[in-house]
Amino acid sequence: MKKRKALVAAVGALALLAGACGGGDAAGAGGEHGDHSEGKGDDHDAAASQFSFGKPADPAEADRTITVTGSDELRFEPAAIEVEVGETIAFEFVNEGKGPHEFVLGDRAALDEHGGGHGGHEGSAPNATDEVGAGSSQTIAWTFTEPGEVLYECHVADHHEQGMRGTITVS
Ligand SMILES: [Cu+2]
Repeated sequence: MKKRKALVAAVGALALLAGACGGGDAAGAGGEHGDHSEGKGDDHDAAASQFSFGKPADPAEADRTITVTGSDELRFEPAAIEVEVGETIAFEFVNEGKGPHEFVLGDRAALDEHGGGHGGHEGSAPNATDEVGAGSSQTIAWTFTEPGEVLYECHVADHHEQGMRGTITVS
């Protein structure tokens, strides 16, 4: 434990140095003293908050599992999901079709970035399954941190434009 804390402090100090060398932004200059930042987990939070619509999670730590099926009719079932702020949901995506489908979570900007409907598909993004083949399934987990709407879509070919999309209401 002590070793780990020392490491965190060292990394924090390095980050502080790097920030100073880079000209120092507001966060770096705003009273972040290396001696005192230990244990606050700032670095971790910064890494986890790269998504504005929540953060990736471990399916094993999910509060509940929601099964979402995808079909060749280019629909998700269900197409509307309600969750609470702070909940971690494991989404078990089951492809009941004969063709490939996928399940991508995000706000509008993230979804547009993910594929744009032209089959561009990242594979390793934490907010998306891989392309899931017929009869197969894949589970991803997500923690919802802000109230609002999060969308899910299939970006195989132009499936989302044909209606393969759903809405998660976070409240
Ligand atoms: Cu699809």
